Amino acid sequence: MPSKRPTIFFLLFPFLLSISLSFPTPVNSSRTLSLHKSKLHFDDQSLTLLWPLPAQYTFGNHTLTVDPNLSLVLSGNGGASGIVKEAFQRYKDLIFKHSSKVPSTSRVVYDIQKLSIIVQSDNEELQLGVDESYSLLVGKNDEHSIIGEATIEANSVYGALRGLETLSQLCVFDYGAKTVLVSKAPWFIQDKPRFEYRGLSLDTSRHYYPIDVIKQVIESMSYAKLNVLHWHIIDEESFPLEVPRYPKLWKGAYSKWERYTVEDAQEIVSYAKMRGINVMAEVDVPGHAESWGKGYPDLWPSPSCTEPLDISKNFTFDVISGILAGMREIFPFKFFHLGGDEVNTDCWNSTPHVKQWLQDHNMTVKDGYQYFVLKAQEIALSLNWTPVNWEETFNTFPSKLNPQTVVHNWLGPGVCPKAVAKGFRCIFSNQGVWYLDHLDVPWNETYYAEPLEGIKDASEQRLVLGGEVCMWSETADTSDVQQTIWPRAAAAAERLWSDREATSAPDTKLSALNRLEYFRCLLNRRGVAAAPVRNQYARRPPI
Ligand code: CP6
Repeated sequence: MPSKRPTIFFLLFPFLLSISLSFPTPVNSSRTLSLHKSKLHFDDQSLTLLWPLPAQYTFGNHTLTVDPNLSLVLSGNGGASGIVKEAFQRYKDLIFKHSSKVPSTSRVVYDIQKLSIIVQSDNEELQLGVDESYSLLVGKNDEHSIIGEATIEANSVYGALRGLETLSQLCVFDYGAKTVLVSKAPWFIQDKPRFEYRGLSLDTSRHYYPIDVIKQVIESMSYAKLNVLHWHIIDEESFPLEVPRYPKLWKGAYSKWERYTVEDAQEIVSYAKMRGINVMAEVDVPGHAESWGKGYPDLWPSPSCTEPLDISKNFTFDVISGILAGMREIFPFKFFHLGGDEVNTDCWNSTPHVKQWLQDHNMTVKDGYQYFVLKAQEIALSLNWTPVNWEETFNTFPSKLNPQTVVHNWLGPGVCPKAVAKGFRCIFSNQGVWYLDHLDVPWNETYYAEPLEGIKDASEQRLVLGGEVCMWSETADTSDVQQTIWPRAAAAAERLWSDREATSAPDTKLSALNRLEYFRCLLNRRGVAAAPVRNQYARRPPI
């Protein structure tokens, strides 16, 4: 099919131009004046590389221009959505960063002047499993030509957000034409995620991140269609969060300024919601909790045994209840992470009053570990939270965990097949491939990791909610967190969003490597300090 040149009109005569400038006329009506079709030369060979790859897409060979004053026509029951309107404005700013540079001496009729977004539902509640599907149409074949139309249809506002991201990846600023172009139109995309849980965890205990930095991480997550920020707020090194019921807890912060108020945390949650991202908080008990004792030393079994938390005192569980009750008012997400990993109970046995308590209750230290985890689960459940626990809890007492528990894998690849066989839901985070602080893991090992590996039965596969890449912060801080997260978090994001089979076309320009290198450059263009996919001289995607 011969490619039709885009419909761009210029006013040729200066005197007409000055008339049209002094009487601001809608661009369309200036057609009645003397107009010439331009002969702009677009590179029709240009590739359009999407990340993550949509479930289904077709494209053509036309190039369409996009109006920098693109207007939004939002309709459906979700037609009043502030979430969609704000997202449209954000994406407009991203897409048209350079478009003010279109020379004012030209008057242009753009092919795409408005974006129609139709959102079926006005329900803006964000939870796991919310409908993120969308269809996106850019350009429509008419009998003899192509119509410059752009439409996103979605059941929920969150589907519309995903569609806007995809649209923004189709829109490329052409420095020759000084115009935003969509190549390979018409596009017809129908898309939905493979997994409902597509997470990134951020550890703000080993190093503190200012809320603006957390927001930047959230914003960049939305570019890769990730949808859960697992906020590992507190750990042994520091306790940065304000807890109104126990105001001395954040004495465990590194300093007076390396803290999050309740309002800061609420701001993070609402910033994330505007981008379709849930925030799952974690309180990692009974290990990884030493910092709690800075404010309340009674939580330590003894000054020489500062974790796990003192199992023998009611006060310990009162504090956990108080922390969780406070957090319930901040975090509306249905899931809450209770940690439970790396619990070394040796010093319980060497602390006389704890040893005595265990004996009185006829418990070994291992029983004590189970007792503690289950008690924490009860507290979370009573607050209407579904508990998530690191896999050691399942590995140690699989039949005792509440059946609602989501098992969070990290120790190698093996636990999800076992957990789903027992009816538990599971999140995949194999440390060998999805721990981002492991800088030696190459992009392809992250990319080809498969959450459903070793799970054949379809009903068991459905219990794998998805996966999460983990950004532990012992060796990262504000200066390098984004370059440690990206681009490998994006590799995992495509694994979690796109179809299992259709994501790679090796040795072609549409290969995963090429597209990831391109996406990494897109992140850079949007101001995200994503590292090169491969640390070599040629960091450029070969396009
Ligand atoms: N902190 C917490 C950590 C880790 C875990 N939990 C961790 C363990 C081993 C590696 C990386 C991180 N730093 N609370 C394990 C879930 Cl290699």
